[in-house]
Amino acid sequence: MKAVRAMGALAVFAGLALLSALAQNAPRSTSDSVRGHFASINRRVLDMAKDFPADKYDYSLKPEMRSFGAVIVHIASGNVYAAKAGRGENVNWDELDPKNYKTKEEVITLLERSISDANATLETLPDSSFAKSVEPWLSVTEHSAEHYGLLVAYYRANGLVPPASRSTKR
Ligand code: NI
Repeated sequence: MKAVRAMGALAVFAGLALLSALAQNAPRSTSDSVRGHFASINRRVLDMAKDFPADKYDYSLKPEMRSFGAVIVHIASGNVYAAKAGRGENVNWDELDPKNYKTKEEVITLLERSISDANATLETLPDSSFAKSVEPWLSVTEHSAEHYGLLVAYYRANGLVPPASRSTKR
């Protein structure tokens, strides 16, 4: 009887171990992926916006390219679009004019506001809505990530290490 009970306990234990292994291998839900990647790219861009030297906000790799500050404003334009389009509004992408955000502080304030507005919209959406559509979140995340890569080059061109690459160097 004791042996049977022990085997029963073992079977339960093995079952739990299997369940936890399955849970680890289970793909993230669509909702978790969309929310997670959107939050992650905005966090990394905001880290850069706060970290990049104010006197280099006008820097660009080539004269015809956007300055560092203008790239951040461009990314913020995407969040503004997402905040509206995510509510189901039929909106166009309204590009914010970087001339209206002259200082590092103004650019950071704009980016923070755009992120919180987009997050406020995202929070109103039930997880099930992402089974119907991952837009505008996927497009805006992809767009921000594309420009994030450019900002990495702006860092390196200035002899600076991007924030996301620092922790591995300790
Ligand atoms: Ni763009």
